[in-house]
Amino acid sequence: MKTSRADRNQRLPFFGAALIGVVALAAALAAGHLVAGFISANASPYLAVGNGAIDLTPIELKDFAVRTFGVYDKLVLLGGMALVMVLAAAAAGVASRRSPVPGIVLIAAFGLLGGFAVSQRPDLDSVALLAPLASLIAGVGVFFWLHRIAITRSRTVEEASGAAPSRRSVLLAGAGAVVAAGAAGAGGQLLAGTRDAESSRAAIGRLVPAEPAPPIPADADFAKLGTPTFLTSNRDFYRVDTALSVPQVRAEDWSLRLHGMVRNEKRYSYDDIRNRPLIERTITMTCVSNEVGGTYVSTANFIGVDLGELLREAEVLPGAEQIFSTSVDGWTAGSPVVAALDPERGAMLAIGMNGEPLPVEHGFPARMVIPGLYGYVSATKWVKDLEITTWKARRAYWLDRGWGEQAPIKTQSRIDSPKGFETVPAGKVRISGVAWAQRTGVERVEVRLGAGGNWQPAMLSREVGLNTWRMWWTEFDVPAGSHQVTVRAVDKSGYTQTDARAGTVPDGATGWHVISFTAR
Ligand SMILES: Nc1nc2c(c(=O)[nH]1)N[C@H]1C(S)=C(S)[C@@H](COP(=O)(O)O)O[C@H]1N2
Ligand SMILES: [Mo]
Repeated sequence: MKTSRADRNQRLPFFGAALIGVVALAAALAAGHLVAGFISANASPYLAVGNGAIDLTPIELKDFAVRTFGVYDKLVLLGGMALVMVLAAAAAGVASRRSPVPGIVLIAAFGLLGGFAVSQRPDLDSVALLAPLASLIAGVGVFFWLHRIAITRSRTVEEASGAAPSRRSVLLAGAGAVVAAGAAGAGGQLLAGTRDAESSRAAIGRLVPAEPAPPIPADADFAKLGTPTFLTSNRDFYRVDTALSVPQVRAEDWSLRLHGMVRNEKRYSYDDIRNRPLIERTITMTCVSNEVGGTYVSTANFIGVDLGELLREAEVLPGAEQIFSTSVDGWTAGSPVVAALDPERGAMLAIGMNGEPLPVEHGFPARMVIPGLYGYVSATKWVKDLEITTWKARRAYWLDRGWGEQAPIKTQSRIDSPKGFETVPAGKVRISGVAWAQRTGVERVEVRLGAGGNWQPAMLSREVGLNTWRMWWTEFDVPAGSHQVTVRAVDKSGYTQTDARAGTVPDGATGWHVISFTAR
C-alpha cells in the first residue's frame, strides 16, 4: 500500500487511542508477571518497582503511610502505582493518535524502569531480567500491532479505498489482547503459587520441642475482662516488614551461613536445625513503630534453638560487637552480640511459632527473635546470613533511614477496654489492658480517671516471665458524662513510665495512653 501525505495525518479517535495504550500496558504487566512466575514473584516488574519505591521512601512518608493506612499501606502503594500507570498509558496512547512513536517510547521507558528495579533487587540474579524484558516486548509489540490495525482502519475508511478492517475486527483484536493478558497474568500467579513455600511448610508438620515452655497459667490474662489473650494466635500476630510480596523460601532450599569474626564458620540446613533438641520460649515481640496505644505488640511460643549456643559453637572472636543479619530479600538488621550470648535473655533462631512451623509471613523457614529488643534490631525473618562484625563495619537497613543503632523495648502500657469513644453504662466501669517491660518486668500498673484524678493501682495478671507482657484491670465508679482515663506502668527497676510524648523515631514512642469514653 502506498503511503500518501494525507495518510500520515490520519488521527485515531481519542478514546480509542487511550484504550490502545492501556491494553498494551496490561499486556506488558501480564507478560512480566507470567515470566516472573517461573523465576520469583519479585521479578515481576510491577512488584519490583513497588519494592524499590518502598526502599526509597523517606522515613516521614513511610511513617505517615503506616499511620494513615495501617496494614493497607502496601495495597495503597500498589493501587496508586496502578492508577499512575493507567493514566500514563492512556496519555501515551493519546499522544500516539498519529504515529505510534510516542507511545512506544513511553512503554519502553516503563520497561527500562522495571528492568532497573529488578536489577537492583538483592534476592534476584540476572535471569530475573527476563521478566521486564518480556514486559517490554509484549508492551511494545501489542501497542504497535493494535495501533497499526486501528490506523489502517481509520485511513481506509477515510479514503474509502478498498477493504478496511471492520470496527469489529479492531475491537476483536483489542479484546483478544486483553484476554491473552488476563490468561498470562493468571498463569504467572498460578506458577508462582506452585513454587511457593506453603507446600514445603505443610510437609513439615507440627514441631514438638524437646524442652517445651512452661504452660501458660489460666490467670495470665484477663481476656474475659477485655484484655488480649496471653498468647496471640499466629493469625492475629502483628506483622511488620518491607516485603511487598512475601518471600517464598522452601525449607529444602534454605540454609543459614554464620561467618565473620568467628573461629569456625558454619552453615546450617533446615534439617541441621530441626534435628537439634528444640527449645520453646514465650516471648512478647514489639515493633519500634508502635505508637502509644498501638497494636504492634504480640506474644507467641517460639520454637527453635538458642542463638547464643550457635555463636558459642562458632567461637566468636574478641572485638565482635554486632550480628549483622540478612534476609533472603536483602533486608538487614544489626543486633548486639552480647544480647545473643546472654543465656538469661534467651535469644533464638526460631523455626516454629505456637506449635507450627513459622507462618510464611512471619519468616518461614527461620527467623531471629531476641527478647527485649525492638524487631528491627533483633527479629530478621527469612534469615539466611549472620555475619559477626563490628558496629562500624556494617550498617543495617533502618539505620540509614533515621532509626537508632541500639533499641531496647521501652516500658509501655495500653488500655484495651473500654475502646476509645465507646459508650458504657454509668456506674462501675471496668478498665483493662496490657503493659510490657521486657527483660525488666512489670511491677505495677496505675490508672487514673480524669486529668487530675488519683492514680489507682490495677490488679495484675500472673507473671509468666520477664520477656512477656502482663495484663491488668481495675474499676471506677463513673457518673454519666464523658470521661478520660490514663494508664502508666512502673517496671521492676523502679522506673515509672514517662508522660513525655516522643514519636516512634528514632528508638520507640513514649507517653501515657489516654482514652475518652462516655458513661450513660
Ligand atoms: N526480612 C525482614 N525481617 C524483618 C522485617 C523486615 O522488614 N524484613 N521487619 C522487622 C520488624 S520492624 C519487626 S517489628 C518484626 C516483626 O515481625 P512479625 O512481622 O513476625 O511480627 O520483624 C522484623 N524482621
Ligand atoms: Mo518493627
